[in-house]
Amino acid sequence: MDTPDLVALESEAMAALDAAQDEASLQTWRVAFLGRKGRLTAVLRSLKELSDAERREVGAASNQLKGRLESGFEARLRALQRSQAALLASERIDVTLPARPLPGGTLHPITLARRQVERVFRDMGFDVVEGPDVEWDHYNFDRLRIPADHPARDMWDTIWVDAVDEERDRRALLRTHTSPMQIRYMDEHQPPIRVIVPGTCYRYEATDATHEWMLTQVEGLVIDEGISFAHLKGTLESFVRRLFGEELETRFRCDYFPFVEPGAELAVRWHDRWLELLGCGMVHPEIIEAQGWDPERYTGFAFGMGVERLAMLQWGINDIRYFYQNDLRFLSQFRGS
Ligand code: YSA
Repeated sequence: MDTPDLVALESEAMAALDAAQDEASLQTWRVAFLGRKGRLTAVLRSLKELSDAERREVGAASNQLKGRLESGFEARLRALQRSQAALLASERIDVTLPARPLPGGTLHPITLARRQVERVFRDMGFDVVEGPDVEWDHYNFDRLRIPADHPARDMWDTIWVDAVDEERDRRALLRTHTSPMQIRYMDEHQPPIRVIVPGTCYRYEATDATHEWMLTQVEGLVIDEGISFAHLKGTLESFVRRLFGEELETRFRCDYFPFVEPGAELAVRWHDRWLELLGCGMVHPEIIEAQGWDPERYTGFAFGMGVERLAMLQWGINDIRYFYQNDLRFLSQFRGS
């Protein structure tokens, strides 16, 4: 039998030992070289097949190699354990430390302004409801006395949606104002009615410092016996005073909306000019009659105000476009609930 190549075995074993990166592969190494069926054990077992002289020489060399492999194993094991302990120490977590504060979100200024409006009207006894952003032209226009091809439709630059109800001859659009909810609400309720409807509206409109293509309105509708223009004026003036105090200059002027008679606008003094806050008026008698109610008995008023405009006044913001640019430096300045 050839004498075993202990030099090659040693260099192979030492290379494998260096390559072992954890305790599990170290144990595999130990089994492969020093275990009962390991490579060195096989050499020791084969000694009996050698001549006496060879057995003495190879036996002594094998035992020395066994000693070197065992101490190599111990050294590698200690080194691995040391580096693991160092890793654990470096990753130590002090669970008693206070948590790092997470930056909390804030409500959008228009949400804050809208909630403020809702609180004031709730205090005055109004209900608050919402309606759909995608609306039928039937509610947005026709039932508000604005039939197809009527020039009044040009008052609202409409964003049409690709949906048609052929059977009932209705087209869908992004509502241009919250007024369609007047009709939907009257379809479902009987007088006395006292409700506001906050919501988003959309117009195909060029933007400037006071106009956005997406805006928030709060619609108001009151219907009861004996409601007059004095109620309309009183309600809106006390609303404006609640928000802005006695100092703010206001102006009522005639305006035209097909669904009111008479119609008006309310503007406030802002940066040396008048800023229109809302449109309003007495609900048109034909609209009351179309609900099956006697317009001699029931009268009402309605209004639609721009919430962005209110917020601009309240916080002294001179450009409406800040609200929807999503700049956190602007948005995070507003706090409230
Ligand atoms: C009128 C009479 C009623 O009985 C009821 C409601 C109305 C209001 C009507 N539906 C309407 O939308 N009128 S409006 O076009 O003049 O808009 C009402 C308010 O929304 C404006 O006074 C303004 O404050 C705001 N607004 C309108 N367009 C805007 C806007 N705000 C920002 N950007 C725009 N593009």
